[in-house]
Amino acid sequence: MFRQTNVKEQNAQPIDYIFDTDIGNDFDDTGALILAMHSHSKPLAVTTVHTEPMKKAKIAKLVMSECGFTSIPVYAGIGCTRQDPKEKFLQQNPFFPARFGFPNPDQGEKKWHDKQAQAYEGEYGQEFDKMKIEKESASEFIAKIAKKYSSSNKLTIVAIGPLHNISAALELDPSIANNIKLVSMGGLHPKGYNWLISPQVSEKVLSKVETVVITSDLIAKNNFFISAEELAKIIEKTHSKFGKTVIKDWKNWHQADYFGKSNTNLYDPVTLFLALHPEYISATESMRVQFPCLMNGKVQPKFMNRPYFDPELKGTIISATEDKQSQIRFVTKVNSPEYIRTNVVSAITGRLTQMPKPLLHQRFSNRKIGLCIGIAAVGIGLFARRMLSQPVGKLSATPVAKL
Ligand SMILES: [Ca+2]
Repeated sequence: MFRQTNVKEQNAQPIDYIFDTDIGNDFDDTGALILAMHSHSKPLAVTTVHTEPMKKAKIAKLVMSECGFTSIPVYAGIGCTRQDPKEKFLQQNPFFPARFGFPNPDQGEKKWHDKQAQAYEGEYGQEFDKMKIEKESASEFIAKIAKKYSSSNKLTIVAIGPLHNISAALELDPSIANNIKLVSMGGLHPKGYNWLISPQVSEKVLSKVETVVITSDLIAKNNFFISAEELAKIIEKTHSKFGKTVIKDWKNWHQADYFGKSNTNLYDPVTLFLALHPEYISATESMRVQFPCLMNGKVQPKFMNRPYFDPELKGTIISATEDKQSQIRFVTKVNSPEYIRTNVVSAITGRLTQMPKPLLHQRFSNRKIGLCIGIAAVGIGLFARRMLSQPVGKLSATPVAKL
């Protein structure tokens, strides 16, 4: 179980952080949120970004509630819904690959994340619909809360999705740039979905905010993944409604089979882990990051609507050169990678395979059980009193005189 193997949680310092996520497209972010709920440091709030942000917000709220944390606020952020025109979506994400599909696709194009949130909506029904999401937008919230911090006491944002919310918060209040430290799952061509699909947004953030970057390459190099065999064991031991729902969502994502992989890479959980345990980062490299595809902050028309990993775009979307003065630090080495992996996998496995509560507890709350016992006790007392007040002869067939 997680608590036995957990790394130095007792000594780790809690940090103030926002969990900014595109949860719901794959299992990655869900695993990170489960890990956050079992870590020494819980987020001040969760903000959602990218596709269907309100549905994502409800997934996040449900996951946290099922882990026992019902009061952490969730703010829906920037992103398109299925009803939005494809053109709007491409303006937000100019290098989004067509193979993931589009909202309102043209004829012959793939539908966009058609199973997103389906498992949660199906299993939880109205309970899912009624998840309480804050009225304020994610960017308004980030701009407001970051104001309370300073350059010597920064608010950490663990950004495990594209950076639209943070960019919008900086537009609302540019003065917060020095109050924020970003720990981002990002990267360079061709492996940097979160940064590369929306360079106009990434540039705004990365040019202003101190950032620690965890790349896909770091995840691959250190074998940070859950194998197909480990997943099969988790599925076998999962019996609760919550666990089964998460597994269903996980399978939906695997069946989408965008990459033909059987392993589940732990991009986002390891990013969160390193944000909460910076002592496990043993080397970083400072890089100046630029986006040559932009002109006056906008993607040049000749680059528009091409997938971010297109080999011909190498060096044109993003470039990075070593610069010790840069605020962007790429994590290049970590301590004890297998230990990190074991802990992350153990936290996720521990929650998903947690046994459901006994039936009695599902049907009766403790309060109701107490009330039932109370009523029964009063009933027995009244019955006994009534019986004792009866003539003795009625209590026994034996005549009193013979006693
Ligand atoms: Ca993510």
